[in-house]
Amino acid sequence: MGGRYSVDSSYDHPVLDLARLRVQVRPTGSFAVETPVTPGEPTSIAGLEIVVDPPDAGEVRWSVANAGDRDLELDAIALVWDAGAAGDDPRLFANGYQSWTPARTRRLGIDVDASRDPRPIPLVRAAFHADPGVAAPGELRSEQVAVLANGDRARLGIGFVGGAAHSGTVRVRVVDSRLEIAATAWFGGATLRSGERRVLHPIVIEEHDDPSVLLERWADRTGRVERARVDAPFLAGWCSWYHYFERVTERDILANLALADDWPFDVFQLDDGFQRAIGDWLQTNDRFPSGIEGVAGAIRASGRTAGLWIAPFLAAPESDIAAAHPEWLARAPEGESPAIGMYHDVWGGVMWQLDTTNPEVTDHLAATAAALVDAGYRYLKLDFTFSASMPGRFADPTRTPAERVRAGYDAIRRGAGDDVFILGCGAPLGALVGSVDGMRIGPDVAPWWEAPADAPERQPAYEETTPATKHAFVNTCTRSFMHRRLWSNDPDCIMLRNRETRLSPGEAARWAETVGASGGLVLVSDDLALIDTDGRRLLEQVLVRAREVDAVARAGSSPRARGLLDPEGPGGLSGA
Ligand code: 9PG
Repeated sequence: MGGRYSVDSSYDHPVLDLARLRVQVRPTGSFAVETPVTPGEPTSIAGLEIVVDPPDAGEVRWSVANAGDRDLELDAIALVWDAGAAGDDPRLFANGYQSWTPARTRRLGIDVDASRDPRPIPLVRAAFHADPGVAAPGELRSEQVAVLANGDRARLGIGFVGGAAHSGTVRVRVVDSRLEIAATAWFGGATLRSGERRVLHPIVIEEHDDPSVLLERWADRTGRVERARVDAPFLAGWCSWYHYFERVTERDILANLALADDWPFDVFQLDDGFQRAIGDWLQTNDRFPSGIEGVAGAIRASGRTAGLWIAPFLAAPESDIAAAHPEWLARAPEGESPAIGMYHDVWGGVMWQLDTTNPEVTDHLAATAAALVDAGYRYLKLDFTFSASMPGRFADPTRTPAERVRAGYDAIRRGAGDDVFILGCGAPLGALVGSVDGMRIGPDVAPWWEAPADAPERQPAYEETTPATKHAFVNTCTRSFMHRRLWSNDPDCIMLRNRETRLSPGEAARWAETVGASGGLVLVSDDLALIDTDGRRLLEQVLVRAREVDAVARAGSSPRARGLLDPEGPGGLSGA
């Protein structure tokens, strides 16, 4: 965020009171302990030695070492400071952990972190937050970057420059009418070996009254440092999921391809439903008699890029991979059973988690990706990938949850090659800058605006993650600053059909126009036979708009959300 801080001899910082800085350590299975820390001087606490450098060019660099003679397990380490009087109507723009977690403004002292609701099972918390535990009373948190505000006026931005080594969570509370901020490196129980030192992601802090400016400057800096992949061409495409769901057949794909001749799709992407079992990605079920090669061949014969969905870090209990290599599965935190990566009714319940710290597993992921590329795919949607950060015991206990996710993606990139478009989905955002070409930045759309009260995916306290177009709209607006700074944003699919949907024509158009105004990927998810001339015309307009907005975003100006600091949610994107 800018380069405007100079380090003076008293280490003055406009928003970080370094004279009263504290460091907080949470060893695994124990309580947090805290001690004052002086920049430039090593501090000892809980067997660790922590060094916080004086701020330099707006960044606070820090590191942690295990100073003792035995290995330690660490949940979290935080820099904690007093950020001054809370003032009127204090708010936090809270970015969510993964693709589907909401990103929106919350009111400090009023809104409650979803993890404090006792109803969802702990697995749900682990899927949607970096730290699967329960937030402290009164605490709100934001992942990777946060904006503090009073009313609709921003006050300061705080961000972690990078996220591949550990997640960075900004926790905020009001204590005695003052703001307490804890910039937290999440280790998730990783082992720090005796004598080992780890450099933590630097923390940047900047003041501005416009929240978009703060978020954009953070993303500029992070994208630069992490070498974000921001040069992929603009993409328009077709995706099977939001019309056919898990019942998709090879005939559906061929029928849509046959109708698509004069449609402007670069990519044709087959989603969930082709595989014989979760984990066995090279084998199809009997709805796909021509196998993965047959589908890719048909798509390529039509002149398009073939795309495929996989959930690479999961294995169904009945999959071949789980039977052949039980040692590739992470083990549950306690007991001898495998660790859960996801619970998903549609797939039959519990899905196990592959251990991405095991070199055989990363070799397997690379080989699978290479085989998919050989079969003809040049676009891979990697889904449910938060699962590699779920709790468990791993071959290499020194790896943090973020490192486990990144190791899995790196393996797939290694196997797929540099030219394949990799789309992250259900993905911890912070760990993947520089890895993915595209990123799903919101929860699933659905052929309805608001989620029905009895939607099976609905989780108490996590309703904003339930598939619903309204929920995707929120994140498409609030995460617009990420587009072409961290990757290409994928807002999720548009639906243009006017039958077999509960979206009104007005709702479908509002969503499609928002996707266009985001400049991100434009993916259509319909049976093309159901789209009438109005729908087709709308797509042409959306594409014209999306290409324009994307070109401007590439040049450095992404679209901005209206009402980014509104606790009721954003109103839309600039120009939409
Ligand atoms: C395929 C889909 C699509 C979609 C992804 C992802 O919690 N759940 O039950 C749950 C189910 C599906 C889902 C997200 C969560 O959607 O975002 O685009 O690929 O998987 O299964």
